[in-house]
Amino acid sequence: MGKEFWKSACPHDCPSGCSLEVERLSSTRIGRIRGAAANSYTDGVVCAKVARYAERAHHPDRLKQPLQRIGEKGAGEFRPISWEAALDEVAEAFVRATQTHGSQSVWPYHSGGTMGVVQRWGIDRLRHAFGYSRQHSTICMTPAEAGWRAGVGKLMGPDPREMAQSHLIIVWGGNPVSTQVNAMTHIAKARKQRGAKLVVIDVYRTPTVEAADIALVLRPGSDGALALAMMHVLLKEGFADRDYLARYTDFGADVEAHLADKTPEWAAALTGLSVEEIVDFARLYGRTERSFLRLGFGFTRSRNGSSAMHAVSCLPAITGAWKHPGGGAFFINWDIWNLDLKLAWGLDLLNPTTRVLDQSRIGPILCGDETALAGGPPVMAMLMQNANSANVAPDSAAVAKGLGREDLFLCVHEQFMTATAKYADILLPAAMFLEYDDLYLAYGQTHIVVGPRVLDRYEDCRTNHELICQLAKRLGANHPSFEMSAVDMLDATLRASGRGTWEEAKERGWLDCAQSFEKEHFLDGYPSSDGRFHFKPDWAAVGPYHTGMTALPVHRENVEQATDELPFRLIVPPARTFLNTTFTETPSSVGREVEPRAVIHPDDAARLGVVEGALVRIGNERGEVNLRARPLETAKPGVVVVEGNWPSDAYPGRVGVNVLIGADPVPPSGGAAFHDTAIWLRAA
Ligand SMILES: Nc1nc2c(c(=O)[nH]1)N[C@H]1C(S)=C(S)[C@@H](COP(=O)(O)OP(=O)(O)OC[C@H]3O[C@@H](n4cnc5c(=O)[nH]c(N)nc54)[C@H](O)[C@@H]3O)O[C@H]1N2
Ligand SMILES: Nc1nc2c(c(=O)[nH]1)N[C@H]1C(S)=C(S)[C@@H](COP(=O)(O)OP(=O)(O)OC[C@H]3O[C@@H](n4cnc5c(=O)[nH]c(N)nc54)[C@H](O)[C@@H]3O)O[C@H]1N2
Ligand SMILES: [Mo]
Repeated sequence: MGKEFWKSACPHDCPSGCSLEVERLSSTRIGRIRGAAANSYTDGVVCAKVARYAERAHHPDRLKQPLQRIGEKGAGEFRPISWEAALDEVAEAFVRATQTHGSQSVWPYHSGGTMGVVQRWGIDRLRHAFGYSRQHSTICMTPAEAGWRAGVGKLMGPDPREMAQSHLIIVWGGNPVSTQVNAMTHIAKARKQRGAKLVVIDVYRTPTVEAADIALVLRPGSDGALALAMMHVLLKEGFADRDYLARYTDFGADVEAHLADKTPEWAAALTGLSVEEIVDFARLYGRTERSFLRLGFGFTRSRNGSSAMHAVSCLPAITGAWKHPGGGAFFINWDIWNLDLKLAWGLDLLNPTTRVLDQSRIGPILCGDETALAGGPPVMAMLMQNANSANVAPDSAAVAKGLGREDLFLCVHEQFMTATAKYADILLPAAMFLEYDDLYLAYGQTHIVVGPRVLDRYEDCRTNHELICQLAKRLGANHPSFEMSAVDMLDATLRASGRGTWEEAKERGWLDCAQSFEKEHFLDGYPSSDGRFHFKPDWAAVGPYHTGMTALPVHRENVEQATDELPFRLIVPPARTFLNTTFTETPSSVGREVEPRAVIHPDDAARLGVVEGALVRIGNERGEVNLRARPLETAKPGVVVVEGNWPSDAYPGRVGVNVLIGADPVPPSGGAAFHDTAIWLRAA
């Protein structure tokens, strides 16, 4: 058969949201995957791990059939069971939990394994139909989102393709070379065509830092201080656009007075940068009209992360950079899609009084923490789709203890035998994106990307949508959505949203939801309560944990400070060839990442007598992890970097790094402070 490329879309939780072309070798096999050249954001580029998806789709370890646990929870011993019998088990467990502890003791749980509109969030229809506990989906963007909403109002902003028109691009607390390579395509255009400068702000020398013209490597959790000192310089040296501030923002003498003592000297002491670095960068920013801040998630994964995001988002409001093409700031788009999701997400079935449980606090929740349970019943039964919580959630000792509870019924729907799957009572084989139809919201850009089915279903796998419908029917639901195919649902969703039909969307491959220049640049006002950018946010309106937050741009010190006992700060950023825990099973990704490593500065290593490859222990009051050390200049003194969401089994002590991370909610709206951990490090 000749080379035949089929249109598809990357389903993974990544801002790039690529439009794909998949080489289809037969109805059950793919070859290479490439990025769609005709999609103006994807621009023919796709990351290496997705290009090699055949490795994952045709992996010999894919789950093939439903399984029932026979060994201890977590041991991973199962026997085959039929789909019918498995569905009966799950339905019975949900009914039992409902009878003994009430419907809110059932907690359907999802994360971002697939980001399909139907295949990820369809589980909410089941939840709402039966009054099961709801989920506050905080594990990824909540700290950043809260900080952005506080100032701007909505998750939207200038079209990231406009970076090609910028003169100065600042990648702040993100590592796109590793985590969204497509952003680099558009940055490269500006550098090539306009000689644009790239500034990268991070806490270690990432590949993106290495690609920068100017690198600012600061102390973890100190970004708010840098932003405040920049505002101080901009105001003092005449770079502020006073007309813009008066017309578009709530800026006032009180804000200016507050910034008066946030000097570069003050920020230098907090960030570890030099006064000169701070002043030079502020001046470069101040004199460049077309300055584009591309904000990552990384600098917000701290207890002060929402405050930091807010402080950074104030910068283009001071200079008025938002007005210019290629100017302003962009975090993500989440409020531009205008999709009517009532049917697909069962919003007509939602009871707003049903309790909401925080996804990031799954450990405390399953261990019976009363605050985490929001005063309601214990969780007695769960269905998990698209989630590998045993590896990815904070406080993983609590997660393991909770998932291991003998009185908890757990159904996991998975593609592989993950750490989480091993705890399942019933483990069901899940289809992969190539085997189902869906739409994906490419939140790091402006497209809704269409992903039609390319392959037949593998073995006895079922899609998330099919499982939800079959389970709902067994439980007695009669909502029309449970009778619909995924395509029917997608077609109905597009029609209800005034966006044509599924067939039309499939033909085109994507829907561009970019708005007008005026709207994206807030020229007609900000999408906030009063149409202005808020230097003085109403934090109480953003989230419940707002105590101690001030209605000003601030740098907060509420992070885990290094101490004599815990002298290092730990950072746990993504690995380039994994996507969270996805791809930790593919040989080429594991071959490249090799094993979990603690990257430390050579001076720290020398002081502790640690050499390359030596086994070390890192720990704090939450636990202890064994891994090999890697002394490298890329780390800052006092900072330990562990890249990648490795399965716990990949660590010599079989305990993964998330055991060290706290599950306390990030103010004001929750989420996990993955990069905000104080630890000790010792030679093993
Ligand atoms: N140490 C550390 N921890 C982190 C982070 C970090 O940077 N460092 N990052 C955090 C962030 S930002 C996030 S978003 C979370 C991500 O955490 P998760 O959302 O759990 O991410 P994944 O591990 O990629 O995906 C979960 C599982 O979904 C499965 N899956 C994929 N497609 C489907 C499907 O169609 N159906 C079903 N049923 N299953 C499917 C995959 O096989 C995978 O095992 O991790 C967080 N945890
Ligand atoms: N290859 C790959 N791509 C991915 C993922 C993956 O696991 N692997 N995960 C996907 C997901 S779910 C997400 S949410 C995105 C995340 O993508 P990013 O926006 O890149 O966010 P993070 O990975 O959290 O962190 C990025 C950078 O922030 C830095 N950082 C940590 N703390 C601080 C700080 O206090 N200040 C500053 N300035 N920088 C800090 C880290 O060192 C890291 O280099 O990537 C997605 N893409
Ligand atoms: Mo994420």
